[in-house]
Amino acid sequence: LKGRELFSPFKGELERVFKGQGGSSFPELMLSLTVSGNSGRLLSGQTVEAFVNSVAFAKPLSIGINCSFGAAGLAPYLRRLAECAPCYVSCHPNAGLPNQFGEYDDTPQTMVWQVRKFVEAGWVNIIGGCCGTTPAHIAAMRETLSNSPLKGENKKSPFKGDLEGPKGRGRSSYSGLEVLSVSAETFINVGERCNVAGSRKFLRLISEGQYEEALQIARKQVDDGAMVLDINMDDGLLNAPKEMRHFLNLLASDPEVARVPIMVDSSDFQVITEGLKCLQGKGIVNSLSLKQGEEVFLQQAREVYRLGAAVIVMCFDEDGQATDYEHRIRICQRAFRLLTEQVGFAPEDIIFDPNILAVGTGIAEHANYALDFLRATEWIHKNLPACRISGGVSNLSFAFRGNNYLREAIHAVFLYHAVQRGMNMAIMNPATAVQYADIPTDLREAIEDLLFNRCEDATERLIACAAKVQQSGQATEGSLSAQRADSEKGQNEDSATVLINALQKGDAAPLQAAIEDLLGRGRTAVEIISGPLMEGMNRVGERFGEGKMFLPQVVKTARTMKQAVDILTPYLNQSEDASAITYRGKILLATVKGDVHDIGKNIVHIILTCNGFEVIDLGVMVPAEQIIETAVREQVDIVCLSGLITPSLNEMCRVAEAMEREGMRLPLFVGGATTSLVHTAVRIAPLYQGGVFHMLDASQDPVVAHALLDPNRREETLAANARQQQEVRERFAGKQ
Ligand code: THG
Repeated sequence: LKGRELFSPFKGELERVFKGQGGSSFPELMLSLTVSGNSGRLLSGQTVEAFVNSVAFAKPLSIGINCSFGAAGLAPYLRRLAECAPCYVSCHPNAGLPNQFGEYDDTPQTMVWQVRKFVEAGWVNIIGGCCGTTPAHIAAMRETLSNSPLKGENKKSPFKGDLEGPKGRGRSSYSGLEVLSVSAETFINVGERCNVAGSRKFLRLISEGQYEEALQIARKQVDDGAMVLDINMDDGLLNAPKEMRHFLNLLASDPEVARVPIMVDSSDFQVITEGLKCLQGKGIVNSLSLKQGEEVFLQQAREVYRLGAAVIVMCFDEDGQATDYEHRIRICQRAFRLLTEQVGFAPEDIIFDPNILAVGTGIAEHANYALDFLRATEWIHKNLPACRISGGVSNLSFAFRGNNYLREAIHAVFLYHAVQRGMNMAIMNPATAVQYADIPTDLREAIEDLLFNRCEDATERLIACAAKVQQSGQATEGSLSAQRADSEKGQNEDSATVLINALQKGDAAPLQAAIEDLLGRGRTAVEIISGPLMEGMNRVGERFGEGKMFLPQVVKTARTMKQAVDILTPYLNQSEDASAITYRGKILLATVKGDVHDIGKNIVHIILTCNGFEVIDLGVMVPAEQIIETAVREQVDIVCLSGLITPSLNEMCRVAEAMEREGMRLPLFVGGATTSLVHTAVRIAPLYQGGVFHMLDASQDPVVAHALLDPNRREETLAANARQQQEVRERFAGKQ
């Protein structure tokens, strides 16, 4: 291992791996992930498969699972990992989840019994322990497993050099929160509408900073079936790197959208790298080209490879844009060699775009554009078979702007022929409704005459034909509005239910109408917030706890909550009981002394802020004195403690004691991985008379905080919590 000593019984084996691997541009990596709660995903929402897909380019030595919830629960995830990982698989479970008092229950014997099954199943090559395991646990594993197949006969082989595993050549995979893995025969449609250069509406929304509506455009494309989303911020008046970063980060927090892989579209390489750095999954660069020569091309390609993305190569070179067949294939061949031989790209990660250019422009030189694209497609398909072939389909019909039906018909006919020749990806409008088979024969033939340059007057004949379909195009409009009326039937649904559902889905669209409806029926703003909106937040909390929602979805619902409250704010100020709710309070957040974990705390921060609370976040490792001093000075309404590791439970007790000594009466929230209802009731609550609340997850905080800061509900909320804790204590004493 390059001179480093390796203390392992598998020393010889690992050295063989490294020798075999050779030539990697990355340092040796062992990667490990943690499965979060019941969702079966990483905390960020990514699936195990998507994680593997997005890191495989770095050719890690191993990918594994650590910590999580004890060895017993890991079996299904390890099996999935073993199936898709192109390298060794490791496993370092914790000794079970901490019990109510922060102690770990799994003994060395139970753990050996559990991990042994993983080894016997052939899923893992590397075994160890995480939180709660001790030298005794590791010794027991070593002793029992030293005669097991782990020693080298395991089925799982070291890195195979084939990023796609056994699935074979021609299969491409990309990822967002989930994997998109498709064979060469599967066509991928890439949504084109989030493009400031290709959509006036999107440009206006981004320019005006209306990101929520811009996000709706992304969401609609995914609803319409887009498998990948193209994002383009290239506009002279926009700060493109900044907009790209901002929008991609927004997309990442919308799980319905973040599910799909992203294509970062820019002609400015800096925008592309900015974009790639925001992607959790394996994205696609759109695009590189040889227009600035080989040196720049190689340099950029290496950077793209380092950032783990697939790449589109446009057919440009030092001589400009390739418009004829020979020029197109010359560029593809050259780029293919450079990317595979000098940079290390897998052919499956290369996408060629042989330039879809406008036809029917009336300019004679353009007559063969479509035909030559089709011929180049055929050539790439035959000669560079594992690469994909893509293009921006809407470019083709620029000459027919204003007649959407005709444009879509041209696209459908073009795709029909291109797919037969091997095109298997297209940047297009996913909502297109026109199908090849439904196009009237005379129109279809006129389009084919144009695409294949079969007769001189193809354009004139198509225009004549188009004049006829202009009318039927309007008929299509009619049926569209009929559809719209259909979807508005939901209006009859009770508006409170609409709000609850909107919050659960994190969908802001129906908020305005539903809120206006409820106000119109005499409900006050306060009633709407403490009624349906809180009900929605509560259901989100429940579903998160059950693993039916994962984190980004919860954050998204919090954003929707904020929008609902924003709509209601003007009404709050007028209503009589406004004081109960307009002041949504100041909350102090801190990870307690001795603990540096703050992912959970930061989520609480976001969710509280989105719900209109002012948050003072003291960060991590915060001593009790600082918490109390700040709480008094800033006159906060609630103190909220966070901690992940076991010693934090004792530290929370110390904070509670200190608050009692100071005679404080602010409610105290505690939350974090090792905290529990029982520990809170039995150990913390008796130390402090101001009310101690255990928060099961972040979605609970605004609900309880709200109830406590409403003078009409405060006493009842405190009493109910005290009653519940008394019951827990009695049950606990009985068990003891
Ligand atoms: N290859 C690659 N990337 C690309 C293209 C390509 N990215 C951009 C573009 N071409 C593909 N995207 C679009 C998006 C929209 C349109 C065309 C191509 C389009 N827009 C309507 C128009 O201009 O008439 C806009 C209508 C509106 O404002 O809503 O046609 O070829 N690799």
